[in-house]
Amino acid sequence: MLFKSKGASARRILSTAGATMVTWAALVGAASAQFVGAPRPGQMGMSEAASPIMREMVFFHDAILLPIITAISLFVLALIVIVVNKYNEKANPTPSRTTHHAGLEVAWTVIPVVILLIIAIPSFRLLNHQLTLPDADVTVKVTGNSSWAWTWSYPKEGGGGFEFQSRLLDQATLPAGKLRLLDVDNEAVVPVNKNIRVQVTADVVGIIHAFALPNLGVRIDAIPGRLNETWFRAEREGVYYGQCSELCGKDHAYMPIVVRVVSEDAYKAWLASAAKQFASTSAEPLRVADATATR
Ligand SMILES: [Cu+2]
Repeated sequence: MLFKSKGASARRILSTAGATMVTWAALVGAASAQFVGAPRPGQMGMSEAASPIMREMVFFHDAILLPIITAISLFVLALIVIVVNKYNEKANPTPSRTTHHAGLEVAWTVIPVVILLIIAIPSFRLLNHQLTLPDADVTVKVTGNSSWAWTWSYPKEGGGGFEFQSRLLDQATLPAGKLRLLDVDNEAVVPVNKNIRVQVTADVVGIIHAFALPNLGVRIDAIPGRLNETWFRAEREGVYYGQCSELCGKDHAYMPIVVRVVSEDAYKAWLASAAKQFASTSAEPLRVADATATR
């Protein structure tokens, strides 16, 4: 069609194509300028790591678990193929009557133990890093609401003293450039390369949510009456998306989590403007010892 058209229509098509390419280049340029921690269409594998913990998780998954799983699967497949071919009724009409083989029994006990040890050591090391909170530069409290939203509280002692709700944008009037089912009205903001302590809970007895940010290696349950703590250190400025990760009710799929990671100066500026915009709160950072702490 393109090659058959002449004159004005061909020029129109070419200029449309040119404009499309310019728009595309602008979009790619804008996207590469800032890290976007969201799933991509057709994505395979783990989310791109943007924190030390997530880097460890990706290494553990890609360099330790995947090779072991692949090797075991191929080994079992090879055994099945050998047995099917070599020991079927036609190829092997008089089956062996062997019932015992001490060497084999020792091997299939010891080898799995060794494999589990190889997995357990880095696994426990990673768990320890994840659950050992470093000194926090910024503390925020996140509450999973029964109305399927998240409430972010920035305590006074960190320069905050306000709280706000973060809700999914209306999908019918989603502005261009906003991500479907992910972008929210009020994003949380934290500084880059700082230890962020996140205290997580939920507001109504009986509804458990879970706070998760895959690129930062964060996932922790939000349980009413309990205060959970986790942390992350975002190494790149950008927007990080997560979703409630514990089936909590009818709008479970519509309570995304958005954290914008900015420079220290931009964070200070945001704190000042957010303090004016949002309702003040007397919430102080809760001490884990005050509540029934769970990890
Ligand atoms: Cu939920």
